[in-house]
Amino acid sequence: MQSERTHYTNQITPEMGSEHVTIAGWVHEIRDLGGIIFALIRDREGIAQATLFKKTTPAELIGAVKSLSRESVVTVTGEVKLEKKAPGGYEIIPEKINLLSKAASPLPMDTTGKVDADLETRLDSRFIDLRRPKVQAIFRIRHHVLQSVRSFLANEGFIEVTTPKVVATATEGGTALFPITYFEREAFLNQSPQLFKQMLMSAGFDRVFEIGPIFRAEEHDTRKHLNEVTSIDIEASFTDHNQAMQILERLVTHVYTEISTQAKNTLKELKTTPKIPEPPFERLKYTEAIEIATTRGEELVWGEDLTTAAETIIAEVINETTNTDHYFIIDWPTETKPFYAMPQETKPEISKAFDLMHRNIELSSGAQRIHNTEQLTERIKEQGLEPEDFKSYLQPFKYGMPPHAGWGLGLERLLMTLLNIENIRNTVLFPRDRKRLSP
Ligand code: AMO
Repeated sequence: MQSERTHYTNQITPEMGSEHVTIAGWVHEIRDLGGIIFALIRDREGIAQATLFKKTTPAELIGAVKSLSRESVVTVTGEVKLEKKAPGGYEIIPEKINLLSKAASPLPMDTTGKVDADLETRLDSRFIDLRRPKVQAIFRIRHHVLQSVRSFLANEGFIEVTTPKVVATATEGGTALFPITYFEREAFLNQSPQLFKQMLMSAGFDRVFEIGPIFRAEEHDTRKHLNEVTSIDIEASFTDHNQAMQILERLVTHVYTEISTQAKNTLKELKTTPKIPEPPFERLKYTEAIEIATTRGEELVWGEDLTTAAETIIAEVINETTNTDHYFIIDWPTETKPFYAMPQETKPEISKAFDLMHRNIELSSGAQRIHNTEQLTERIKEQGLEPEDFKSYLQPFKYGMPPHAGWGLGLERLLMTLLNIENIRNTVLFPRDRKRLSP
């Protein structure tokens, strides 16, 4: 059926005078006050009020409105009238209401925001949870973030690519892989486009980026872990780790600035004001990070990854001393980082790898990469992996591989820290976590 809609609810203005309009949406609420009935109709852009006066509205129309169940889909046609007290400063005096789809009652969940549901209940009925304006606002910002990342990277000369998600080998160490059946063979869901983006450097693409899913079979059940993540990945030739960090801090600042200026109303809806960071971000050495954590009681030794408790202490100290949320941790021990991270020439026990943090949440990690075949093969072996399994990855390194660097940035973590959202699951339409595979 062709929609008769003439306007979204936010396209109607009180100044339009007595124009006839048709809106289309969901019955948000019916308020029957006796002599007058308010039907609140919600579409993607907002809520409009249709007002029916019992004395003047045909009985048939009154009956139709009264029988509407909440969340049914309707079109409402009528005349626009100035009404200061109504949402948007106008009301519609309906002449025709078409019921397009009747919603069953009771609803699995409240959509008006009057009843608070816990996250699990909301995710179980995600289709209806997503109808709530506050929830939709998150996905509007997600859309803006993606747009602004794409335009920033394209402007910086990066080409968008798409690499396979069904793969034969691990990239981030062999433990966190989801095995799948690929005809008569075993395959895996990719943990990262890492190996492909590096191979594209040998192909001469020079600068690439990818925004796509990565899969992590991690058992974590925390506020910051998902098992399917959207990763923003870049790789750049003739570039070192310092230049890669500069691109990253400029990108994050660009996203914060764009969202703050272009999505003001949506941010208002979410009652949050992002704190725009200023490059260059603080660069904290791994040894300094450990020192901070140990002087405050966390037991950590050289060569260990930082615990969440340590990250929390470090974030507090950084925030106290510099008043910033974003900072890099640099100079990681080579043994804590994946095989492809390049060791420093003068101190090979330290790598050219970095993490970007927002307070105690790791947003991104990256590094300059090893581009020498022998050194890379050695590192694969040192990590207990089999060079034979990486044959097709290693080959390009033999035939002309430029020096290169890159990083991976988790979109959901970027979004949760940008919007000050406590649980990462809120930033995904249909999250995949340790327990959830549906919807
Ligand atoms: P790493 O494994 O650190 O690096 O992942 C990069 C970024 O992806 C996000 N991320 C996650 N977000 C939510 N839940 C998870 N389980 C999860 N795992 C990862 C984080 C993290 O910082 N190949 C390297 C990147 C590179 O060197 O280019 C990599 O994948 O925000």
